[in-house]
Amino acid sequence: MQREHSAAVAGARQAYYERISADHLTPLWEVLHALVPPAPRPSIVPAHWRYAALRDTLLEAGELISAQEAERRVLILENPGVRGQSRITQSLYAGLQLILPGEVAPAHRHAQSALRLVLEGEGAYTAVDGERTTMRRGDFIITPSMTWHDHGNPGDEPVVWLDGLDIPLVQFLDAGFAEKAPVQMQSEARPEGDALLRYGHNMVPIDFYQSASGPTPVFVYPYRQTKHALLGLEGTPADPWHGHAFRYVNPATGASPMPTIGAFARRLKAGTETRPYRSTDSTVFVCLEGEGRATVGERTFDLAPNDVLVVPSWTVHQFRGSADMILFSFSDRPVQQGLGLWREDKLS
Ligand code: GTQ
Repeated sequence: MQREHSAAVAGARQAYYERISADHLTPLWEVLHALVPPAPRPSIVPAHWRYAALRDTLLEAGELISAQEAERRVLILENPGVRGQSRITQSLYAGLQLILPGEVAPAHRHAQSALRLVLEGEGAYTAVDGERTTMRRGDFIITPSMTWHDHGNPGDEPVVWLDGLDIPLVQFLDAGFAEKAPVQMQSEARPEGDALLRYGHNMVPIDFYQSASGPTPVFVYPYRQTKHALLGLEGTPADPWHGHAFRYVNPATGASPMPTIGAFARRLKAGTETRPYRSTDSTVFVCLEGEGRATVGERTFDLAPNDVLVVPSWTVHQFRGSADMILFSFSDRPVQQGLGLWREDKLS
């Protein structure tokens, strides 16, 4: 009786759903808990790209297509949980870009903001709105939304960097625009180093003012300075969850260098283990120095220099350095914080 009743109800409901579907309607009660879950349920999964295993594959792309033809010769790091979506987290894209000696990746600009973390090789440059910066390993370089940028390699060795862009976020918002410059290479508007001279010393020009949401007037954070800052904390107690750690800032405002992507650097001393931690910003980590082990949810990953690791939202993780380790990371944290959504859990 009961069963007959529920079968009849289920049938009536199904018929109703089909009928209203023609009017582009669907019942909330069938999807409510998926739409409003008690905690984040990321589609992306923990994943690790071992640089030593990928390097040859990336260099092979250098024989198949020129930077000119490709416009950007990049292998996208696709999260295994969402293959085909060109994303490493729900909101962010990452890729490994290769530029060979003599090549130019032509000037363009787009609404999407980008960061570069230089992994290998010296002698390439990125030019941002008329100012070049020579790329050195570990340098963190940004091209904020709608700034013109081109990359070139007048040096004599291949140069590889990690690109991080807010492509999926901009796609989600349907707010993307892009254009190619009429010239391949931008002409120099200011000499190399100008931005750091004016904005890189905890001071800004006397008449400089910018609203709090603007991008940083510096566009390169040299690794030399980052490392100096991290090593400078040597004698101070490390944060139990983060080690000796900094976040990169716009020196004029203290805000994130770009409004959509936050970036961080940390040092973990050999033999130390961070306490378990989770936050709502899925995070991409890059091992710059040393080696160690990351535990992410149920999985563990051994990290070596230039390896990339992604930790999904609300997934407990911790690091253990077997040698002094320096990690760079980036995430959409400033977006979540701006919207009042960001949460963290410091576990013991
Ligand atoms: O260097 O401008 O990995 O526009 C993807 C899109 C790099 C770039 C990427 C881009 C770029």
